[in-house]
Amino acid sequence: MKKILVTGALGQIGSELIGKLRGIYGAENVIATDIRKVESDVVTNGPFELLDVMDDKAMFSIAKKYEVDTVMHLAALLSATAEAKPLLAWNLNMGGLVNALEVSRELNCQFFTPSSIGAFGPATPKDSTPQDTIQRPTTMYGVNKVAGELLCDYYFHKFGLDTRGLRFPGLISYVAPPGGGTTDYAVEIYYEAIKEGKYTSYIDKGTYMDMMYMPDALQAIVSLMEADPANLKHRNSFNVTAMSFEPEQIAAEIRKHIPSFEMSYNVDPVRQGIANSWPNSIDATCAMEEWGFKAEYDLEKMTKDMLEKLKQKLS
Ligand code: VAH
Repeated sequence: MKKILVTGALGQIGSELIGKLRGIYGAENVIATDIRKVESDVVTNGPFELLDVMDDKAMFSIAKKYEVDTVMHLAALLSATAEAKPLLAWNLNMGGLVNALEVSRELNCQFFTPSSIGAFGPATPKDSTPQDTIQRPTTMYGVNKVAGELLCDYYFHKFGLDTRGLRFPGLISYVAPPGGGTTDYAVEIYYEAIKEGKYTSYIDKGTYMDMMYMPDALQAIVSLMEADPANLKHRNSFNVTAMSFEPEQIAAEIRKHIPSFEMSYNVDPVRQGIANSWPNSIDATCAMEEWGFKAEYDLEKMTKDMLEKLKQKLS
């Protein structure tokens, strides 16, 4: 039976991944950790421990206490925050990752951590970006993600650690909003559409980015971690995506439900600069071929579900 330690469990991915994992593997077998403790199902529906991922001894102690065999390391600063605080981002994103890899190596745990389309840069082919291609990101977040991918591959080749990862696109969810990301506009727009009937986007019209609804992201993590390792030609990290759109397209989809919805623009040069350095669309063929990746939600299906769920949440 899997026994899973998750870091950053109260973040955008963790807030929903914990519930999914507890539903599959049993609540007592999924140990949620985060640097803070808030009133949440993550904290009340199974084991929860306060953990600063920069404290390697504390991480080892928790992993040993629960005798985990799997580590899912989610704790990290996202792209916009990392660009504002680059040295903090380097220390936390890389220091936390090394600690999680070392704990996994010492206890021989299977290991997962997310990468991102942020691992690509301006020199990368922008359309249908291949799995294997040039990666020269121009953001600290991208530097962290490329270094993280290489480090996870190193732990696989050097120590035989079963490391696996996914290059996530922008993730859209209604449970826990993202914090400090470049793609956050695609989450905020749904909240504002319901609350105000309008949204001012900090990302300019015509800016295409890959996106994915959270249920598809969570299933991709579980499918990858359950995949037969004999079929994996890649490990860190697989391109995965569900859709690519620009702000006018998500606005048009929202108008199918809220006809009066108004979209305006006040472009943030920093986050626009980050978005401009990322691909327009990535190719997920390797994930499909090596472990059966398949996204269920497109923009139409996601928008319908997001608006329904947020109307309940905000009412
Ligand atoms: C960010 N949501 O915007 C994250 C993600 C591809 C984007 O890595 O930083």
